[in-house]
Amino acid sequence: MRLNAWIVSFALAGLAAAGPAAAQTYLNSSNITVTVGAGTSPGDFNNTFNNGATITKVIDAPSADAEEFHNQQTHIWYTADSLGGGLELRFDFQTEYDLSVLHFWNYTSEDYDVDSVSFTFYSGANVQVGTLSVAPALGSSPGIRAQDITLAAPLNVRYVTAFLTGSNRQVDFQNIGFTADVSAPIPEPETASLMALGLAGLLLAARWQRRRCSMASGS
Ligand SMILES: [Ca+2]
Ligand SMILES: [Ca+2]
Repeated sequence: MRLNAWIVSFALAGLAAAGPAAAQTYLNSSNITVTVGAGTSPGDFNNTFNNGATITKVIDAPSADAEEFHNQQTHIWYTADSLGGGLELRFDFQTEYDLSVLHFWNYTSEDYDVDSVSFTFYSGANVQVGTLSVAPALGSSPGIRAQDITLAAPLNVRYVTAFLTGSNRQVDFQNIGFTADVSAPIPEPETASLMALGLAGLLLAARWQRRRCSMASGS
């Protein structure tokens, strides 16, 4: 019984060791990519976009608590045409993450700020794993800091689509960011076999040690 308990705890420890140590990561231009999605409505980027070359301005905050000032180098301003609609962004996190906080740096006045964002989250296999709609607060002024929105999920997210709209067709903001943990991988078959092999070896060693002790005490 005691040995069984020991085996179980050893196996659990082995499983824990098989995954990487959890460490919170701030996702920005150093570890993820963003592009303008095909779902973007006809509209105008008002000279802040450079034909897409500068879209990384929306993921360039160095940390979740960074402060940005509103100028041509830091923000994106998009105006949907008279039919309405919005701006679609597509994020690729490069690997799967469990999301814990959404950070949004909005513009500072109602005339141009983002009024609604609809997120759709996908796994590494491109399977939808969640949606989220937020009405972000106005940005702080003059230095713009992020509004932090705590998320309990989704988990195992690699791709994200964000559709940003303004009630007056104006979409102006500084950054979108996420705080996340790398998702724990499901152990590969090889890893499981290696763990089983290690466990068998350890049991053999323990048995051999017991035999050696009993032989020593018997002599
Ligand atoms: Ca920015
Ligand atoms: Ca607005």
